[in-house]
Amino acid sequence: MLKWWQERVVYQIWPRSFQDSNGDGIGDLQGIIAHLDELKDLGVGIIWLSPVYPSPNADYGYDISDYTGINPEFGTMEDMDQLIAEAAKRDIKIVMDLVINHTSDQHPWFQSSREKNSPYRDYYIWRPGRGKRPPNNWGSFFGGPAWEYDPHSGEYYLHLFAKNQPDLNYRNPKVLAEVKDILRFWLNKGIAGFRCDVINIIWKSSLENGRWRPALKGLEHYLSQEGCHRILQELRREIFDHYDCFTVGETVFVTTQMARDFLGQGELDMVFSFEHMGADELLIKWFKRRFSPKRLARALTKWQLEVPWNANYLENHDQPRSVSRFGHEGEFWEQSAKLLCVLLLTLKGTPFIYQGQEIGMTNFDYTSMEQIRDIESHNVYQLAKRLGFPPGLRWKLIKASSRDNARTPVQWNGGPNAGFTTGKPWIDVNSNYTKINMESQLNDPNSIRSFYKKMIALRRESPVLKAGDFEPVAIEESLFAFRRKLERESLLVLLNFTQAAVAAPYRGQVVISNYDRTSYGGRLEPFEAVVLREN
Ligand code: TEU
Ligand code: CA
Repeated sequence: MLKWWQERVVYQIWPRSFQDSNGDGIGDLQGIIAHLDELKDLGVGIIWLSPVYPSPNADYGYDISDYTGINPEFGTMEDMDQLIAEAAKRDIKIVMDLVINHTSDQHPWFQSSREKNSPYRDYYIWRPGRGKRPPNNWGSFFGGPAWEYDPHSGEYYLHLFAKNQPDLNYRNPKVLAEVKDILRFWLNKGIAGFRCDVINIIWKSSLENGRWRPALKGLEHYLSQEGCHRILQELRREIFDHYDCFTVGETVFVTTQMARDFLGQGELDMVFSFEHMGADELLIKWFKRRFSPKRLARALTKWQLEVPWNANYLENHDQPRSVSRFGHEGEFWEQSAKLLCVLLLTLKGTPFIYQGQEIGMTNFDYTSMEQIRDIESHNVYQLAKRLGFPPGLRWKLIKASSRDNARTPVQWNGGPNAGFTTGKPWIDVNSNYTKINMESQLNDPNSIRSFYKKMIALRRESPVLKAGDFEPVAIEESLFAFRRKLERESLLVLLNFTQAAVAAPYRGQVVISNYDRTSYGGRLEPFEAVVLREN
């Protein structure tokens, strides 16, 4: 028996760039409410909202200054209640982002904790330096050291992300007690679960120096530690078990073994892994190599076989657009976007679609750092400068990997600012909105958006696509083929990731194809995807 969160498709909203309703250039809750009918029509069953809490926006919402409030830029608590109610009317559940590895440095807890004798001192990780050097050699995810000196209290605090995001101290039981209150607050409002931000690094086993690594020295002291498992077990027992909800962990550097450990005892219901994102990366995301479909297929296959239930995704607010990365932005834009749709919706697991993915939005077309808003991009640009990278190369790295690739406003129509706002958008709209926009795709039966709708419906009506076993058939540069099997039913998925036609000598009845074919003759067109019924 599948759970509701295994049957449904999730749609991720990054609110700041979804839809502005009041002309201030910033997406908001009323903007989301205005599009609920469209999301329902698409077939969405769950919305994951990236953070909507008050935030100074050093990391656009992932630096929270009040866990039970709503960012006034996005609206009020009444708007939030309305969103939950309006979504419920359409049988759409809302999942919130839970960011508890760190808070904002503007959170009252942290502000108070800067006083050495504050009752909040121990909410964070404060240590004296080693002479003029930080307490240890750990590096931050956003580049540079993971410690910041606070002249006010004469000590350093740990921040694994930006210096405006101090890490919480889970050795202090009061911190976990606060988290439990936050969880109850939202669950009692009718929230259906949480996407748990970098949840596998919240427990620091020691503060010893890290051994050498190409990036992120210190990782071995905080990645997927026993203490993290204890915390998640406690939250499961005391909170989650008492509600009809699910959790998906964003688990960085996670291996399939670690994933099984988190799932095995029900600590988390599923996790996001990153291995398949490496299909065009060299060690770290800033160094790109040519995209290899085979590497992508191999990573996905490994996770399909070794983990019982996956959170499947090709895009989110941290990753470049999938059609630009794994598909073809030019001639085969439409075909390759649909191919990626078939891949996402036929894998075993819960599919996560990111806003704009369903219309084939592409990476940004910016030409300068001034158009970039993301703190990570700016930090890394500065770091590369200090390391002596020439300007052309620096820009190339940012352009290919910046998170702002996915954060340009959703392109609703061909009018001013793509219909995102009547004001000045907080970040530039991609100029391809006259060609790529929702309005032009909504009523076109052959659009990418219509294809997503069809694939989501197909999955909903197909027990074998939801629950069937995954069996790899071919993992090659030009062909990824796999079977889904349930009892006597068998579907064969064929995906050509190249610009050339390829032979794929298999047989079956066509269930769906991005080339609209009705019969299959053993050959796939460029970027063609076909699902065949084998019995
Ligand atoms: O991301 C964690 C993470 O490790 C990366 O995906 C991160 O975005 C970065 O690219 C590392 O190079 C989560 C959130 O999804 C992200 O938006 C936040 O900035 C981060 O945590 C901190 O809360
Ligand atoms: Ca607004």
